[in-house]
Amino acid sequence: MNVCKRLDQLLLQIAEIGCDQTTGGYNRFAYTEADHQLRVFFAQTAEELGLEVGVDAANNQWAWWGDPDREPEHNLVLGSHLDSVPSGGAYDGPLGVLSALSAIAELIDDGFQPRSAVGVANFIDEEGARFGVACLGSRVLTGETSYERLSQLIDYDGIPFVDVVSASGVDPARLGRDDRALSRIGSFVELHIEQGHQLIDLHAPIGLASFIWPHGRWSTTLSGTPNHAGTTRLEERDDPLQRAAHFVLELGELAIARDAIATCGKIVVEPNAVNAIAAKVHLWIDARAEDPDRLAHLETDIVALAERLGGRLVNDSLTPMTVFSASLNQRLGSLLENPPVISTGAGHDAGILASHGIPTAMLFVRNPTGVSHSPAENANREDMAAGVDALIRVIRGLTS
Ligand code: HGY
Ligand code: MN
Ligand code: MN
Repeated sequence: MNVCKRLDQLLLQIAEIGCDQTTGGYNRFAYTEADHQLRVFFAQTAEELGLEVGVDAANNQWAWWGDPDREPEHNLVLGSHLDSVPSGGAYDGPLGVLSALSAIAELIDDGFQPRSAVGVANFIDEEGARFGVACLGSRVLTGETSYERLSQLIDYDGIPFVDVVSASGVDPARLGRDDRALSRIGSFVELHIEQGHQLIDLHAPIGLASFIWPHGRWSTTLSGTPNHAGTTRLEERDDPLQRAAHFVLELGELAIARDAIATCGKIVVEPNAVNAIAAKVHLWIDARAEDPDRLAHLETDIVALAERLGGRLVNDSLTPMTVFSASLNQRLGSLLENPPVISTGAGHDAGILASHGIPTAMLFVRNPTGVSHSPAENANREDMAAGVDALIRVIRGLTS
């Protein structure tokens, strides 16, 4: 079957899962009904191809073509994630998983037999939209996030992570580093929609990743004095939402001054009433920079800003700068006729695996809007076909 037709069909099969029909955005958060449906879809699709499906001790899903324990150091793993940010696009995550399944299906049809096993991973909770920690599946798999930390996490409704996991039928106490699953990843290649303009500017359908910018997430709470909106004089108010407004504006200025990026994309106001001065404002901050020093300086600036406005900055997660495998990139470069190599400010499970010593690379597919984490994220059919074709060449090149 034509590679793009197969990928189109798979994208169509999940098109309605977690889709908000009004905005066209996706809400696919870990351990929700949408996530469950996507996991069932992943397992069924892989089983129909004859792959062996399982889960690791972090609750990531795996599908294997061939025996992963025969020569594990030579195994090639592809894949990405199926969850989304709130009102996310259709491609961030799913494109990597579905392109991998499409490439394998095509090779099976061609009668290709890999000499080493090929795996497809569906990492759980890459976006961290529910519990606030990005790449939670790969962080638990590698032991970077401990059970102790997991047991402190709460979701957007205040429900503890461990209760959410138990309700899904999984014993949270069994979650943790999985050495066997890790030992099966000889090398990992994650295909992903590009989340920017670089490939548009370079007129290239696909690219390879050089490194991921260091980045992190922080939060702070500003408290004030709740009171009546009609009877409290403006000069007598202690309004934390006014301070939050200063925080958001000054955050941007601090980031510009450090030649970095910072975003306050999530605010929760209590009690959130139109005619009451707020009691508390919770703010979440995402900051990134091209090098660790710049990010460290920016963090110091944000700590001081939060303190000046009456808050205390708490770090929720930190991801160091991740450089992808030079030797794997060299092999991929020659297999794929040297596509451009670009850096990225976005985080990925590939980055977590790379920082734990696994030879890892990433392939980006051009995004004609350059927009991501939004329903406007896009990919055209020719570029998606180029992505699947690249994975086919990578599987052939690395497993025969
Ligand atoms: O937020 C990120 O960088 C990624 O897209 N998970
Ligand atoms: Mn994302
Ligand atoms: Mn992603």
